[in-house]
Amino acid sequence: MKIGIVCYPTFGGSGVVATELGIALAKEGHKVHFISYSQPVRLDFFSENIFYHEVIVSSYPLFDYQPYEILLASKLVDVVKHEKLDLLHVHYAIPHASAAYLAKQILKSHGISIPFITTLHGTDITLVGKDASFEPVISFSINESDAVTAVSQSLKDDTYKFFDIKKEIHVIPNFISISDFEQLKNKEEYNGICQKKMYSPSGEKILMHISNFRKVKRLDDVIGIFENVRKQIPSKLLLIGDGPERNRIEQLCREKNIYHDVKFLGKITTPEMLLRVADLFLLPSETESFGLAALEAMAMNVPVISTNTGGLPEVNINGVSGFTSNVGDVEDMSQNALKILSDPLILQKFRRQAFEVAQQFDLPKILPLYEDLYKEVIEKNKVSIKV
Ligand code: GMT
Repeated sequence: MKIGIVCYPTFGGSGVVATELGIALAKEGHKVHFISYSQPVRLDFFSENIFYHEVIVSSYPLFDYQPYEILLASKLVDVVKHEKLDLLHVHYAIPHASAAYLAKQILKSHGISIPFITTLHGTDITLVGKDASFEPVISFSINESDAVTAVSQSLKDDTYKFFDIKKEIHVIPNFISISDFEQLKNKEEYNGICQKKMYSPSGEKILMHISNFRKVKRLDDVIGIFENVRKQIPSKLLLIGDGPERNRIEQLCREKNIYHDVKFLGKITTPEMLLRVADLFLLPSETESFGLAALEAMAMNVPVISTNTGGLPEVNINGVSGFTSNVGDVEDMSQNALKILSDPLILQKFRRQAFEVAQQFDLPKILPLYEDLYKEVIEKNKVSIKV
């Protein structure tokens, strides 16, 4: 199949999932065309089946805001037409689904029929989408999609709750490649640059958090849990990522006089590499449609302490791969962290169980769900052309 994938090229979960999906499809022999305003961060290699088309956003004095959606729609028209794509798969409802709809209508006027699938990732529905000013466009473009997927049952339920959706939503969860993670665990070249003793010279336990440091990630709770744990068990906290909360949280750590035990490592393209040294992963988010970072931790045998919000309980199974608590219940999350960390045998058990749960999200199990949906949508499109 010839597939066009539209995504945000950034470190965010939706961009990572879209890129990894495209790479996996290319390995299966499909021709994959990425369309975005900058090269997706994980697309830093060459493959004969992968193509990248950049949407050039030039500044023009007339516009205070550049019309990205229109530039994207025009690029989609061009790529579909000249690369003879069978399907567009857009990740994130706004503005990708509405741009795909516009491109579809334009192509129709050129006698070309192209179906598009929209995958909802969460923030497009639970945060941005809740802003009433987006509602008409989001509802419309979801309803006009040829198929819609959501990354968790919880996100599917939320989408029906917040929007007037007539379309069936298929749940296709996010995935990781267990075989890639297994390789990472033993990768020789990382042994020099990423060793446990670099971060815990006296064998302290390592707690880790990876995110885009937005309010929704509740970094204060990460610090709260860490403070409680380190009172009982010598430990260090590694914070990976960057975003609006970083300065405030750095300041907080200085005020609490724990800065020497907390390391801010910034944005890292392959954070999985660092998960090798972690004993526990913290994700106390306000909302999370899935929690890809938690799944990546689990695939590296790292148990997870998280909230029970959104799609998190579908990924982090309470009492198995880690524990889940109510949003803001720092006390409970701290107790759960201590339960896992205070006994080496219990930690070992949770490490094994976290990996077992992660295996349910292995790429070979999830990829066919997308491929089957693609085939179904392309087939329906062919039938509708004949009619
Ligand atoms: O907030 C983030 O982590 C980034 C955000 C995004 O829009 O890329 O992630 C969302 O999509 C990820 C991939 O499907 C999910 O794993 C995250 O749970 C989801 N974030 C939220 O729902 C807050």
